Amino acid sequence: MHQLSQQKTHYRTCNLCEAMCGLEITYKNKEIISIKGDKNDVLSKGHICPKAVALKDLYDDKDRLKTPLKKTKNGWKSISWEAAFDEVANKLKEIQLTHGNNAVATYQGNPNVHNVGLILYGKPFIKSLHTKNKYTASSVDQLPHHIASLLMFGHQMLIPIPDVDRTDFLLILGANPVVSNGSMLTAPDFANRIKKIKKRGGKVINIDPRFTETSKIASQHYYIKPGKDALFLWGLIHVIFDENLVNETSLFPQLKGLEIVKKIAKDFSPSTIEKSIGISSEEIINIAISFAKAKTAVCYGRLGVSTQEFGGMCQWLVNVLNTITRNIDAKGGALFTQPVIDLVMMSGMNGKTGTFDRYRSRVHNLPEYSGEFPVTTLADEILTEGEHQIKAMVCIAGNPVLSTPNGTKLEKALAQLDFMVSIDIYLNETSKYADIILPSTTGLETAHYDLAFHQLAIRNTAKYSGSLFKKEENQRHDWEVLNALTERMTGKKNLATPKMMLDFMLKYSTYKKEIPSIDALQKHPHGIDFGALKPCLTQRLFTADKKINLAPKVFVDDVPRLKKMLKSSTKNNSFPFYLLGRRQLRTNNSWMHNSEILIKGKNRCTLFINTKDAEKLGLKNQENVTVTSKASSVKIPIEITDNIQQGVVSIPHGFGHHRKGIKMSLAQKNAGVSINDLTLDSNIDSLTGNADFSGTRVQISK
Ligand SMILES: Nc1nc2c(c(=O)[nH]1)N[C@H]1C(S)=C(S)[C@@H](COP(=O)(O)OP(=O)(O)OC[C@H]3O[C@@H](n4cnc5c(=O)[nH]c(N)nc54)[C@H](O)[C@@H]3O)O[C@H]1N2
Ligand SMILES: Nc1nc2c(c(=O)[nH]1)N[C@H]1C(S)=C(S)[C@@H](COP(=O)(O)OP(=O)(O)OC[C@H]3O[C@@H](n4cnc5c(=O)[nH]c(N)nc54)[C@H](O)[C@@H]3O)O[C@H]1N2
Ligand code: SF4
Ligand SMILES: [Mo]
Repeated sequence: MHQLSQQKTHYRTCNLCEAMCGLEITYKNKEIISIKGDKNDVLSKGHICPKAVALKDLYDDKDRLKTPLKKTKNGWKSISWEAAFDEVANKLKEIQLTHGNNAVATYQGNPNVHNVGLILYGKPFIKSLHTKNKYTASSVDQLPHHIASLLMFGHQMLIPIPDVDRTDFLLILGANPVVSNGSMLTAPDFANRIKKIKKRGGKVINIDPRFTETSKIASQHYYIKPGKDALFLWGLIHVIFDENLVNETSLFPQLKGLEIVKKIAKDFSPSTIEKSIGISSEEIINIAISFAKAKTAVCYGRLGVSTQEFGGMCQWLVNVLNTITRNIDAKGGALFTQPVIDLVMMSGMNGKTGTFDRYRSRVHNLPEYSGEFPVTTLADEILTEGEHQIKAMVCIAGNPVLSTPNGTKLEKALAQLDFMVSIDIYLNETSKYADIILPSTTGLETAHYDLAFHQLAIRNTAKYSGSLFKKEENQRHDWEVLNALTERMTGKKNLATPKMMLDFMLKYSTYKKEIPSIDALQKHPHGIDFGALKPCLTQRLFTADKKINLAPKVFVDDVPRLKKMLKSSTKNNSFPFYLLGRRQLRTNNSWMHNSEILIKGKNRCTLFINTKDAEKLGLKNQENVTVTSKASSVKIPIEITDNIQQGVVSIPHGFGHHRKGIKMSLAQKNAGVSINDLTLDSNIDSLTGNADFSGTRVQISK
């Protein structure tokens, strides 16, 4: 009893993935006793996944870095924060003075959107560098969403959110939310929300080259050939026009481009595309008709349809499909958010809606998107000599050696830089190339307001989490690290803390009465729920003519390329298999394999291969095979399964911790191989510049 009374409870939002689950953490002094789902959290209602439990391992991890490291001839040496900041700023300035501003590149990895400090202080720091060589994880993930939103709705962050909780028909393409818990769509306990659609008599259809955890609970699953979703979507749109299922008077009032779309769709009848995509024309017709006739319906296309050769076109067509079936800005269809801190409105009012293709990258002539270039070209921008060649790199919470295509090539490039700094909590596959590592606090040591994912959430909620544990005296938060560097680059001091900045933004909130300050919000440890999303697009459209542009020229001009693909053969005798990634409940991109809770048990870095393909090749389960692409080859044990299409194999991304010189003892023991040693930096969606992972071709040998 006495012992129990010393225990305390802390409530917070998990910021590891996009689901924003509420956590209930019991602890005593500096020891975590349990991490559970917070049943009273207004959004997640008790849901949790194994990664949140691993926050304890992350907090206790002996391998995690806490103070700056400098690379010397005799290995890594601890240095003071002040010395580290000075040296980084001096080096960056020196290189820019000699080689120009573009000689310094930045890469911002996934945690940048999960960490309020990185969001608020990252921008001014990067701005202070005045470089065009900016890269982020967006281009291996979600560029197509942003470009589609920018061109159709006028703002890169005006992302339509599928109303999963009220829809009658959910069509899922290239997403596995039962494992990933949703992306560009914050809806914790996604699996339960899918089950509820079926319970209320609705339908869930899943299109995926693999029979996934999501396929298992869907009403129906169809295999599609990798990279062919744009054709499939055109097929659906064709049928909907052909069957006269578009009732123009019922559509969103401000709409333009309908006729253009209708005309293009004529060329993509189900019978012309069925062979290419591997779904029969009857099935395409059935799906299209039932989607269009459902009381409400919504198509959700995510990572698997963004990271392909026609990723941009796919995200355009997902929006088109939802719009022509009068499911845009509609209950049960796709809706737009109006969050408490409304970044879309705040930036939009200042004219900052996003940009596309204002200028092009040096080596491969790839389009700029909102000031950044596609990361697939990063290695070549370092390796190719000439004016504006990258000579130094600032890597902020990113592990591109494991996460971006052709990781081994990027390694070669990073090794030849004059200077590199990593703001990272581990000495890992990427930060080992740095000259200085600046390790910040993370997880339970940080305070959190989810600026990014409140923007993408299925309900309008708000929650602020204070830090559970105070940082150690010698530690620095990410925002402090970035702020110190910005001050040195600009010579200007910024005294505002993240909380002060959030308080400032709340002043402009339509909810300022309900939430006058962060302190006021913090009095609600389970968050505040302002309800389901409501139609609001008329007030939020940022296109110049205040219309939805259903047929942006950029996308329309890309149709001939698609037609060319439709005509060309996909047969590849040297590399007969398509290689796809796969997410797992116990992975978080490339960096949580040093957690005992997540890495224990059987080896999960295996190659899925269809039973018939394995038979043909004479392979036995668990046998090691060599997988070879144009980039490289890896050795990996196989898992024979019926749950993957013939001709397709899959390796989870984020492994490959066998590399020398890293310090992640558990991860190193379960190293696995990196799928991105096989993927090609030359495989891209040439329209948006996004990486095309689904087009990776490999051969498999004993
Ligand atoms: N083949 C293939 N490749 C993929 C994908 C795929 O599906 N298939 N998925 C892609 C996607 S969607 C993404 S988002 C990218 C992700 O790839 P990256 O953007 O490279 O991000 P992560 O792998 O999440 O690595 C995060 C890094 O940040 C560090 N870190 C973690 N927390 C913190 C923190 O609080 N502060 C700081 N300073 N550092 C921190 C970690 O140690 C790690 O080095 O990978 C992409 N790569
Ligand atoms: N447990 C866990 N959760 C995560 C992450 C993690 O690493 N682990 N990462 C987080 C991040 S950064 C993101 S962006 C999200 C991503 O979340 P999701 O968008 O759900 O991405 P995945 O789980 O990779 O699922 C993509 C699906 O697309 C399929 N696919 C591949 N190619 C094609 C194709 O050509 N056509 C079609 N139709 N399907 C295809 C794949 O087989 C796979 O099932 O997950 C987040 N959540
Ligand atoms: S699903 Fe995502 S937000 Fe929820 S507990 Fe797991 S990692 Fe955290
Ligand atoms: Mo991602």
